[in-house]
Order: sequence, then C-alpha cells, then structure tokens
Amino acid sequence: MTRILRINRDRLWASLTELKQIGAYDDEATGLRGVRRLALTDADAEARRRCVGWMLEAGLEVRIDRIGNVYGTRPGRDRSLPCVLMGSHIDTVATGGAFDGTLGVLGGIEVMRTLNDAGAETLRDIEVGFFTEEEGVRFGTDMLGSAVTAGRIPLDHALKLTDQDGKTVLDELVRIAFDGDAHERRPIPHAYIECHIEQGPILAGAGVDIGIVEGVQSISWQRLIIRGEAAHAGTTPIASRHDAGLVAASVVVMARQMCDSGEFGQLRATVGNFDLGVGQTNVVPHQATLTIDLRSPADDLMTAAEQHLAAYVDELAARHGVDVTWERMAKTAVVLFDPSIQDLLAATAEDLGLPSVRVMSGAGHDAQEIAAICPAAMVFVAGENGGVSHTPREYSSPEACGNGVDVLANAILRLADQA
Ligand code: HGY
Ligand code: MN
Ligand code: MN
Repeated sequence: MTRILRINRDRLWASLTELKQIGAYDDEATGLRGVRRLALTDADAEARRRCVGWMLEAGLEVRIDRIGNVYGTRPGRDRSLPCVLMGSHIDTVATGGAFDGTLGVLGGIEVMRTLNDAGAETLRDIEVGFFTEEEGVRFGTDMLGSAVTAGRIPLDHALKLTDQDGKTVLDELVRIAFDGDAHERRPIPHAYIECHIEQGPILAGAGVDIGIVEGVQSISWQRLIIRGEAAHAGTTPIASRHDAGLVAASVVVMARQMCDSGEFGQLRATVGNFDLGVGQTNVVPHQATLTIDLRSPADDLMTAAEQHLAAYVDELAARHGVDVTWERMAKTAVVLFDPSIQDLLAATAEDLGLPSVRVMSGAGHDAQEIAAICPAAMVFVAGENGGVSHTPREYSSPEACGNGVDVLANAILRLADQA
C-alpha cells in the first residue's frame, strides 16, 4: 500500500502569509497590499534569507550556486543516487501577488517538514530550490537562474546583464551576499516537479483545484527602439513628420490585430513597456522604446508572427522616415513535459481523491528550463478572481494550495523511493 502524506496546511499558509510581508506595498490600482520583490533587491534578499532560515530549521543542507540559485537538501539512504528536485522562484514582478513562485518554494519546504514529522526515510536525496530572476522584470530575460543551470544561458553572459540603473547581476549578487560558489551546472536530478498557481482561468472553469501541466507555450520578448525627429507640434506639417510615437502606437495596435485575426493561431501579444522619452506635449516624439511579449502554443506560428511584425515595422519605418532597432531579450520554444511524470502526478492526485485536468501553461516557468536536463513536470493550483496573476488580486485558497502541495509531496515521495 503506497504511503500517503498529508502536509500541514496551516503551517504552509503561515509561511505564505509571512513571506508576502517581505516586499509588501500598497497597490493604488487595486487598493490591496501587493508584493514587490524584484530579483536581487533588498526585499528579495530578505525573502531569500527567510527561506534559507526555513530550510535550515527543517534540517536541510543549504548551498548557493554562482548565479544565486539556492538549494536545500534532505539526505536519502543512498546519497550516490541522483536527487529528486522541487522548486520555483521567490522573485516577483513589480505588481506581484503572494503565490506566483512562492507556492512552489514554500510548498517544497513544507514537504520537507512533513517528511520530517513522519520520520520518513527515502532512498534518494530530496532537494527544494529557488532560482534567480525567474520573472525577468529587472534584468530583462526570464527564467535566468534556471536557464543558466540548464546551460541555455552561459553564466558569464548572465552575470553581466544589467538593470535599468546599469547594475549587473553579479554586482547585486555580491551586494546581497548570494554570490555562491556551488557550480550552477548542478548534478542532474532524477526528476523535477514544480508546484505553481495556474495564473489563468482554466482550472476554475473546469471546477478542479489541480492541473497536470503538459507543457509551456513559446515565449518571445523583444525590445524595439524607434528613432525619429523632434519637431514643433504646431508648425510642423503632418506630411513632413518623423513621429516615433506614431510608429510605436501603430505597433501596439498591429500586435493586437494579429491576435484578433486568428491568422497566427492562439497568439497573445503584450506591449508592457512603452516609453516616449522626455515626453513633451508640444513636441513630436523623436524616440520611442517598447517591449513586445509574444506567446504561442505553436513554434511555427510564433515565427510567422515575429516575421509579420518585423515586416510591418520595416514598412512603417520607410513610410515615416524613422530608424528602428530590434533587441532580442528572450526566446524559448514550446516545451513539453515528461509524460511519465505527468502520469505520476495524475495518479497521485487520484489517490488523494483530487480531480484534475491536463493543461498547457500560458506562463513561463523554471520547469521548462529544468526539463532540458531531466524528466520534469508541474502541478498547477487553481486561482480565484478568474485566475488573475501578476497583480495583487492574485489569490488561491488555503484548500487549493494544500491540495496542490499534497500532490507535490506524494509524487516526490514516490520518485524519491524509485531505485
Ligand atoms: O512571464 C512569464 O510567463 C512568467 O511569469 N515569468
Ligand atoms: Mn512564476
Ligand atoms: Mn510570474
């Protein structure tokens, strides 16, 4: 009879409640307390130290690698065997909530505490980790720490990335004393499971708490810099303007039209950053900088969308006499998770009496990077308020979080006893 673990839900919720205080801010738009813990800021550093404290209290061996990823290890009987790894991230976007990433890290720590309470001994080591700069909001590329671990991004490139004030990842790792010495290309795990909120409406729509994640859609992040010519708003004839702002605004409209057209499948496009520089009422903008985030479940349609947008921008540049420069920030293809780990998660949910559905992830996750080095999958937890995320309105109930981490705990236990 397979052992069934039940985590301590109050203890998990207490950890989530405590961590969300770190980096808390009053969000004007929602009137709620949000979480602002950008990677390697003082708030992130404080949260990192708190999680390391919880790992040590759970008796874990803690190590920090050279990109600032942190791992806590619970020894198994046979330490020569590859470990089973859980993890996620604790950095947030600037308008973050209390669950994105943190559920997977605090859930993993809760799994360790629960194993301790049960006096459970496992064949393999079990590890829980958190990866640096998963959100990409500060240093410009997402899943940074896990991508370095998986070898997609070289360490020296990652350490040189800068934020908008010119501070490098390395500067900030040293400043917050998380410039570890463990090698970032860590020993290959036996398997990896990440518990994460869905951040969308599918699970709630299906009336279930649990999602078994089949994979992650492709992601394209680009920065577009448009250089036109400043000119007087009143005296300059329309036909002779080189209006960078007009070109930028046209790109925003086109990106949405491409999504609505259906020509590019289930494309999603977001211009989240739109900057007209000095911004003067009576001056035609001479420069515009915007970021374009594209998502698609189909790599070929993602390529088609990028090409279509590039051709459109070229045509605008010629028509309006502006110069354009594209900068690649991030690009990841569709990633499909390991079917056997998915099936293990589904069977575990069933053994726990939890209905689940299979779902593709709309958001990027560290799991998509770790999937490059070992069998990996995710268990999603349903969100409320339509599953909204990257906003202080992000919310999953204690029940749903407890169910998700119960699935994580039991799946990890089964993997940790696999010979
Ligand atoms: O952007 C994403 O999909 C994730 O939240 N980093
Ligand atoms: Mn996340
Ligand atoms: Mn996120």
